[in-house]
Amino acid sequence: MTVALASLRERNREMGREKYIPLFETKEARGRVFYRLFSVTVFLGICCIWAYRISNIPRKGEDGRWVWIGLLGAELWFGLYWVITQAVRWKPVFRCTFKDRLSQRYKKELPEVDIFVCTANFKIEPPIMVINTVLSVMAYDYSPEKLSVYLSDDGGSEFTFYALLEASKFAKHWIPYCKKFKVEPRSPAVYFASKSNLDNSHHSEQWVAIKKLYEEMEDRIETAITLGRIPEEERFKHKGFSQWDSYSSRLDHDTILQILIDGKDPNAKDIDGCALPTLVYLAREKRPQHPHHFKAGAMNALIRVSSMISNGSIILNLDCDMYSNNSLSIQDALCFFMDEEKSHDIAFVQYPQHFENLTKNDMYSNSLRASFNVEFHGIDSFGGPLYIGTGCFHRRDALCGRKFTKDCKLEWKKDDDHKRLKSILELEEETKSLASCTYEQNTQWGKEMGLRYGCAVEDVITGLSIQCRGWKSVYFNPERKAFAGLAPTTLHQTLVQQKRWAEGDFQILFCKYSPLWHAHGKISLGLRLGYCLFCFWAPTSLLVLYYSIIPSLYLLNGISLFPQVSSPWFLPFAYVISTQYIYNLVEFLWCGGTILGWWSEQRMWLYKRTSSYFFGFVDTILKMLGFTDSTFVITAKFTDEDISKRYEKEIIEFGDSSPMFTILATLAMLNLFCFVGVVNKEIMSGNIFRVYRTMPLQTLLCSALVLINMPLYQGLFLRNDGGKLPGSLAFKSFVVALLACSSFTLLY
Ligand SMILES: *[C@@H]1O[C@H](CO)[C@@H](O)[C@H](O)[C@H]1NC(C)=O
Ligand SMILES: CC(=O)N[C@H]1CO[C@H](CO)[C@@H](O)[C@@H]1O
Repeated sequence: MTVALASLRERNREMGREKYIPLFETKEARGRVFYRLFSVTVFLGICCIWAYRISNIPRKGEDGRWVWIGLLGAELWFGLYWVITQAVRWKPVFRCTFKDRLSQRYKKELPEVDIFVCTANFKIEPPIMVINTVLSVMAYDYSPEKLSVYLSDDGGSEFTFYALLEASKFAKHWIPYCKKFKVEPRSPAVYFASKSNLDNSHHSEQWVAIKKLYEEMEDRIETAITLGRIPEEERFKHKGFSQWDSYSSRLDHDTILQILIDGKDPNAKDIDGCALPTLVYLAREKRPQHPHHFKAGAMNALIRVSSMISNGSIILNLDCDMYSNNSLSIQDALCFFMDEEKSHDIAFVQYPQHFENLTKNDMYSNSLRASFNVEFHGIDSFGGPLYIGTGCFHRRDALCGRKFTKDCKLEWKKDDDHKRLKSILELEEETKSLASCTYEQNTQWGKEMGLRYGCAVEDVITGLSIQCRGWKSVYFNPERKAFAGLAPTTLHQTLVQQKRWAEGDFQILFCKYSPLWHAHGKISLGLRLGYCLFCFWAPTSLLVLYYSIIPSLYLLNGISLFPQVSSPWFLPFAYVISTQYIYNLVEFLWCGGTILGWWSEQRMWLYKRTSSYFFGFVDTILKMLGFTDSTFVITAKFTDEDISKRYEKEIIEFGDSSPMFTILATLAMLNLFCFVGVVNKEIMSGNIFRVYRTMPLQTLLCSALVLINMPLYQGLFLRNDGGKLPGSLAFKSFVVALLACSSFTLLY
């Protein structure tokens, strides 16, 4: 027996070379049956609510018929939207990779990887932050010969170029240092900021030396920016600066292209004599008369330019504020692209966005916990997550428009004797034309090739179009975060960013790949619902607005729109509302949130829907009717000291006088008036608790709205710092809300 077993094992080992061993694994979440049962009971509750609304519609001519129908519409929509949220929770999957198998199997024969970093404005995105991102990816634990880093600077700024030039010199010290001491993370700023690194004193000398180098570089860059000019000797030494001679403005200049480090050049070595990754600066041509298509245009120029220089078969796309926090992420991603049996249809690997400067309770709810820790895992099981524009590895051919067919194996081996015949200068000159304004005329770029144009979320629509061509994607959310970025630090920034997302996702509903109509038969039903989760943000705003105004006004006038406590219809409402909030809280805590954080999330849920999504909705409609043009607002990540202090203390930053705040303040005031009015009436009648029995849900809703708006009332009336709401806005919202309440009362 044992002999037989041993020989069997022996045989297996011999065959081992041919035997298939996976490079990644996909596991389904546990406890699904339990969750599904729970979900079904909630659905029954929702059906009861619908039944209540339908069976109790006031007859024609009776008071409140239209209001009732409006509530029915809102509840139908919320119910159906809830079904979508269940679809993405139905079958979450989790991925894990086997990097050691990858390196065993492929040794050094791994594909070339091109990394694209995009920046757009050196005032909003400081060059020092940009080069920290660049340095963190240049220092990946990956053969430098196979790594190329491209910076696209849509600001066309000399200062960004200068910073990158400095970074290319610093890299010669930084990369060997990282590799020698296994530094993590490899963004120098973050590394030096975490003091604990000094403790392991065995290399404290080198630590001090490299820190000094970094600080000197930082100093030179900041001085140049403060003075508003590049040091003369640098300008003289490096021919790259001459490309700014014909530069007239950010939106009007020639292509500026500079290969700062040529990885193929045998002289490009770090201080230890090892090869360096290629480093390229690109500012594509801009002319006022040619649309530049924002980030999508920049990415497409990078795709073409890189195809001439390195042509890596894998592309990593990063925002300039997102450094690499794990030097082995490329290997993780390659496990998904290079598995012999399961990889052929995988077009991109999306990592979650993770933010390093969140406060403990994340008061603007920027971490998007539920999306990244639950919903994306669910969407992954239906064919893959959305492409969210950063932290994403792509197959170059899929990104360039290739349709999926059975023989789409990743081709990456190139002829070794493919030597570059041209000189670097010739190569630069030849490549420049690929980044010109006119290159894309009469081509498929922006339509079938590269990133799509004309949508506020170019990334999501591009991902969808790739999936519609038969490809799948993978969501990889490792324990140790692969990338870390910066989240907005004021309420206004968050709302503006959310508006762009809501608007773009809503546009997708009407495009050629609409998940509602056109994607039918191309991607699975589950994935279509997954997209709808985001595409429906904007229209949902109308119903949330309705729900946060009408019931309160009716409460003020003593008209009941929901069942009383004594009615059996009260039960389904109570069940659905309580279980949903409890479940939501549990999920939030499970994703690592705090209770206060959850409360903030409820507030942001309301604020996003009543301002960002509403404006996104209105703007999309206006655009479809041809009234406005699209604009792309970059959200600033750097703010002044006062604001940072308040951010750290978790005091909500209003400050601006934005139309979004006007809506929020008016809604808050309106609910406050209704609440005060009702309490007042009940006190006069001598029975405060009556209203809780006759109109429990309306009272609950109105008081919840008042409670959640507490910080806003403070911002309106009690605060004195720079982050309060302006007095004029307080006045305006006060008057509008008062008018609304009193005219409504008069009507009845
Ligand atoms: C970066 O990775 C380290 C582990 O090396 C982890 O402790 C840290 O929290 C990560 N940073 C962020 C911002 O996620
Ligand atoms: C760039 C930036 O705004 N960084 C801030 C992130 O948040 C922390 C506080 O949590 C600040 O100290 C950083 O300055």
